[in-house]
Amino acid sequence: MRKAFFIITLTAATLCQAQDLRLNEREYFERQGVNVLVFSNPFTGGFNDEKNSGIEIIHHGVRTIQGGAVRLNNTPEQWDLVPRMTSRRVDRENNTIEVALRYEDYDFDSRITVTAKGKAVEISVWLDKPVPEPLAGEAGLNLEFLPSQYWLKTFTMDGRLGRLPRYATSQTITRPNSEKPRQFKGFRTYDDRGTGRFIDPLPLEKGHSISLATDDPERLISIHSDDAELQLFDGRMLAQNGWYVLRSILPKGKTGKVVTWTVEPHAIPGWIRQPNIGFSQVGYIPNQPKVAVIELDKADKPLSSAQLMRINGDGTTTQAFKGDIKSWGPFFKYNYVKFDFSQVTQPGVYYIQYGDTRTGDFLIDSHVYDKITDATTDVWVPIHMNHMYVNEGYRTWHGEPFKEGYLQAPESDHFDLHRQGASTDTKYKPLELIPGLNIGGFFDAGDFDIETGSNISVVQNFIRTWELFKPQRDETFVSQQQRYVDLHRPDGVPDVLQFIEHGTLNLVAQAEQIGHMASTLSNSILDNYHHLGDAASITDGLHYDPSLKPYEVSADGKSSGTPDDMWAFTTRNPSLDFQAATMFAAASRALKGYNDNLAERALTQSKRLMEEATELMKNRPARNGRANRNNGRGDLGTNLQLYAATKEQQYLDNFNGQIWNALDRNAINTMQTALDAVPYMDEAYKQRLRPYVERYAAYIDTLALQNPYGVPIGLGNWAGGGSVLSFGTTVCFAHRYFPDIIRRDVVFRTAEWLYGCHPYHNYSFVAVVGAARPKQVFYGNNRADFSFIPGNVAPGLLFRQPDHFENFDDWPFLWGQNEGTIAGNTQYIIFGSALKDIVMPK
Ligand SMILES: [Ca+2]
Ligand SMILES: [Ca+2]
Ligand SMILES: [Ca+2]
Repeated sequence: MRKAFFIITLTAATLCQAQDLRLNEREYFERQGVNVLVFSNPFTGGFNDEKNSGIEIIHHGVRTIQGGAVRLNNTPEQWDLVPRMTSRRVDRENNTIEVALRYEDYDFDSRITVTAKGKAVEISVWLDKPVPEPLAGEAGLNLEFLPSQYWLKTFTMDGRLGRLPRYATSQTITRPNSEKPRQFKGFRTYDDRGTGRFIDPLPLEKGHSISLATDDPERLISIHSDDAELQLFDGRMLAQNGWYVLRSILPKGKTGKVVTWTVEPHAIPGWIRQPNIGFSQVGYIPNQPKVAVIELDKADKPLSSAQLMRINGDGTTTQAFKGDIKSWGPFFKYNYVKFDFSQVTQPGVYYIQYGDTRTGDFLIDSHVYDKITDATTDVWVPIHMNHMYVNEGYRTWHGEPFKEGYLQAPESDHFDLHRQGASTDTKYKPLELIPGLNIGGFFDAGDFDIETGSNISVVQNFIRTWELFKPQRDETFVSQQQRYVDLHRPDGVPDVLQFIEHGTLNLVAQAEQIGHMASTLSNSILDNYHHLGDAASITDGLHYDPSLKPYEVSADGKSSGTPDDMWAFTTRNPSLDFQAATMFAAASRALKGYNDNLAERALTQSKRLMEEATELMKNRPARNGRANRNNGRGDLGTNLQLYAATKEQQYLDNFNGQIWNALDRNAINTMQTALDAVPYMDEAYKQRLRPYVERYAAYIDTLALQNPYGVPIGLGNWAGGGSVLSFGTTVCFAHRYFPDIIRRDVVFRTAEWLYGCHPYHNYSFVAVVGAARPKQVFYGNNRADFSFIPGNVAPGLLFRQPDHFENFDDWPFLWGQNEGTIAGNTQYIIFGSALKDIVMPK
């Protein structure tokens, strides 16, 4: 009796406490449905404001609010200054987290305290010294709200009704540039036409008490302030990736506690997050393992069973299988269970039913993987061909970009993380035209530069695809002479060959014209870097002539005074030259018989760069007191590729001299290169490799213990999709050469992860691939349209400290979760081709 009474009392007390926000073990404030994070993710400064930092609120499972901090703008843009967190203190006794923030540029310090008070948090700004004069009236307490979760929702400010706009249509004023707070590294995004003025949005509303999303209990939040005026802004007036911003200006001349807000996110009583049933949207072949991973709220009680339902040809449904739910356990903030329906092998259309939750439908069929790479090869890749006009049916994706070519970059610390040293390392003077570079190459990612390292990987990925799988697919018309690409129009040449040619054309031009590889061919001005729209309109296509006035065009119509020409960053990097030498050797092999002239040029550059880079590496001062590891012999991959291309013994000797040490040091990271060598080596090599492959198999087993999905899950500031793809590719190759060690079953793990069996949601990360539900929005160069480019592969699950994975599918603008890169997407083509090759009936 007493024990029962005790339990009831305890439960009641726990329930009562659960109503209030409490500071949990992971150092954030929590109640069921509401997490308030205080600088668990500080501003890092890599690309400045990444919309991922400061005070953040995860509201009923969705991170809808971030950017809570002292900021210097009504609606901060990506390159506006962010504060550096100089300290963070968790005070459990007072239910408070305090952070100190500093703006170095202005010698401006402030502190923010966040204290849980019942169901709300109180956010206060403290100053020891008044706001510095240049920032008076500019510095304020900001909090940002995710537009896609708040637009069209109703709000009230001091009792006045309003509705949050679907599109940026509020009002702005312009102010003199002298009043604009400095931007990151002295960049300027606000006045590309030289008007002398910047745009400042006007508030949508002002007052002291606001409730947002009064018509949606999942998003409802109330904020009031007695000591400061609240202003509501729409950040999309300045930039498509802006958020709604709530803001209070810090008072002039005051110290101590200067602004206080009370913030109460509504929690739906009894709310439990819907189960997320992870499964492959692409479907399953009959004889592969089929295990759904079900992600559950910690407060959710797992059911004992789930069902696989079959949709019959006449529209009726029947239960095909009922099976036990097996517990996997906790992984970060959720709890995981599994539903294994591998024993169902009959081809058909199915869905999973778990309690009240059902998935979309999917196929079990021997052909489900047949088309997994088609959207990427037929649509995504050709759209990313630079220096070409790209057409599809009635639609032009882009005109021919950068007709004026590329200038020698002057010394600079670039916004896309490139650097040009004081010396150009070329025969060109800063801002002199380097001829011949506006040919071939692929756009990097969501932007339009040619990252040389990535483009080298792209060509290598296509060559590997070509040599291993010989895809004859021809869906793309490519005319280098007309600089014209037409999608879905076969021209008699396998597309992969044309892609190899296109990449090689730019890279050979770099080697020939510059003498070595550029680190990048990129935008010269920031206003062009954040360009969204037709690539052909980034620059004016006219040569820059500094003797003309800005925007003036010369009498002959061939040059202009607009400094928009792209730059080539040419600081010499012998490691990059090595990589290029490798790729050129392979390209010359692949292009022989198709474009002999280009094959010849590639081989010439390969030999020259190899020789020069070897010499440069030898003479390079040793770093950190260590000698250069490979003594100028080039890395493993380089030697392997050069051996494959030339069959010269020295490269084989170099490879053999390094591979076993490298495998001993790190078998996991070296495995792919070791496997790539198998076709060129003898049986003894394969035998010696076996124990390392066994070690790799053990590594695969440990992954299944680390997380419920059995793939390497990255926790970095860019989601780990690339590592999952590399892992999947290595597993496929290891199975190909060592099927007795690497079981066929494990080759499907990466596919399942990509196509929907992952945390947060169960959408496929590959645009248009995954019949029932591929992701709908990506950070492509058409992201402002909330759209995608078919075949793009998202980086996927972005981890936010301390325990949250996310992938927005209604908001494309967070690159770390939604951007696809040219190197990553061509890696996907290898993975997909290797997987198809394994499952294809032989
Ligand atoms: Ca880039
Ligand atoms: Ca073709
Ligand atoms: Ca120009």
